[in-house]
Amino acid sequence: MLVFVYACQCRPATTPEVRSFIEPALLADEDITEGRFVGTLQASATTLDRTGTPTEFLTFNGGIPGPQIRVRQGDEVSIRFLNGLPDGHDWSSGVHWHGIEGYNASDGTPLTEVGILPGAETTYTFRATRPGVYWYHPHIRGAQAIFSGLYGPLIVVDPAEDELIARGVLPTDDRVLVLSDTWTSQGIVTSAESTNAMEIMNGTEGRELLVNGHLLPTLEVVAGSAVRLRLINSSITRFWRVSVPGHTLIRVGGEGGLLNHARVEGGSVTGERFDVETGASLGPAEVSLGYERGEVLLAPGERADVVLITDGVVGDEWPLRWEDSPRGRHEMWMEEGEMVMGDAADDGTRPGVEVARFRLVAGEEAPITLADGTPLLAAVGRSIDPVATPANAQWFDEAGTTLDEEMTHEEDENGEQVMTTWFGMNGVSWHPDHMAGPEQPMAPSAKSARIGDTIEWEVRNNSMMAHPYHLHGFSYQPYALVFWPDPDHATADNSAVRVPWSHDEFEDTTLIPPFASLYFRVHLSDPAGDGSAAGRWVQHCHILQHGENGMMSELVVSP
Ligand SMILES: [Cu+2]
Repeated sequence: MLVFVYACQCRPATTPEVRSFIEPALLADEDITEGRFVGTLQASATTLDRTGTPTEFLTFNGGIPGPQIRVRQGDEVSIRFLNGLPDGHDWSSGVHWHGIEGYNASDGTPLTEVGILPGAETTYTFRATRPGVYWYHPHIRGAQAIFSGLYGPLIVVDPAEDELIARGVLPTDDRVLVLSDTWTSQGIVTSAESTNAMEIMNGTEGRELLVNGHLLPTLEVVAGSAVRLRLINSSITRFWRVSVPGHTLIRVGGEGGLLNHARVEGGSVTGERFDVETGASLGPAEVSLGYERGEVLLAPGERADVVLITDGVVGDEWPLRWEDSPRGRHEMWMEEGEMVMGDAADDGTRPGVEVARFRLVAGEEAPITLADGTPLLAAVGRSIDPVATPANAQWFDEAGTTLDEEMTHEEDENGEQVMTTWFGMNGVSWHPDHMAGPEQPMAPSAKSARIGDTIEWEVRNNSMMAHPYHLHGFSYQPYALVFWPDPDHATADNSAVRVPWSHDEFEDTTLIPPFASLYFRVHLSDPAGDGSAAGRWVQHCHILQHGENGMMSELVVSP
């Protein structure tokens, strides 16, 4: 496969030298064979000036974000990883391909490999079986590695896109926007490995909000046209509620490729209230999603593929804004001599900020016809197949996975009050040992299954904080979200609200609100057909300090 084929498709017709300045450079394909992509990623410490002061970041191939790997569905991908990170700082590392399915040996986690030492290398191989927006990052000391700059986009192009572009349904102008944050001070990136209980609890949100590794970049778009934005939240904690005021972001795809029909999301959805004891319906109920209609909300690790239609004239400028959304940030205070914990006063109300700017420029107009409900896959005779649930479908009952956290205070040996925090999954706090590799003992909270199984799965958030759940190796189809009563503020009628999730989309990372359960179906397929999907796969919270402090478990898949 020749990479310039895709470079031609994704570049606009005019002034590419100006527009491409914030686009992550394409990773060179070192193999001209059709259907095969071979590339090299080298991690190293690199000094870049991205925030006004030259700062030592960690980078893939010298840039933030790392290069864009762009392949077509079905391509065989082989990436050589060279660990050029500084010796003597415990920077054994690796690369995890977030969302890529079925190739356990290349998953890059402490369950599939021993961390690659500085100066050493390894090669990851997989087939990109499902189109969609993916990304890559180390899974060892992931919070600090990503906060320091180690992440990059991986785009798997659906062959149907060519026809939808030719028909004027999807724009020709196709960009990747990697949304991240960091915190630099005096030439270094600050620590994301704090042992402070409150900081671990809330996670670290960087002070500098970066779009494709830059502060407030400008993106030029041809007036009278439209632009496609493949959005990736690579922040370790920050939720990105993205808006273009006065405009609507139309979602055309995401983690599992193109949708059957375009969707405008946000606002509120209608669910059904039911009695928790009896299951009896109590009538319809509206649930607010925490972001406005026409906006996009991405928790850490989540991606969306959206289109922005330009309706202005040359010279117009519009901001791309980050807005806050409530996620259960907490704080503690003293009240009558007692330590009290509750929702942070500013959770969801922190001031919004402009993070990038669109500027309309002259060029060849390419109007498109796209709106809420426009057929996408449905227009080319395809659809996302619902995961079939055979009679022998396995049910991970009693909440297949629970997300658990506690925060308490206790007296230390000096009689001082100290806060402590605890994160777990299925009641167990688990910290994989990245130098033990696949030989380490199985997580006590592990789930087991076999290749070919179909599983109905509930992931229940038992906490007062929203957590983005991520499953490695297999994409799942959510079918419902249930909002349970908050045990501390239970409703008088002990009722819950069930929201159906009916568009059959495949995901690998999903935001689960406080005291809510996500229900999904997953088929444990083996795309290579040789047992490559068997092995130990992690599942964890993608607020990385939560995952690394114990909100992690594993799914063990046997042949
Ligand atoms: Cu979490």
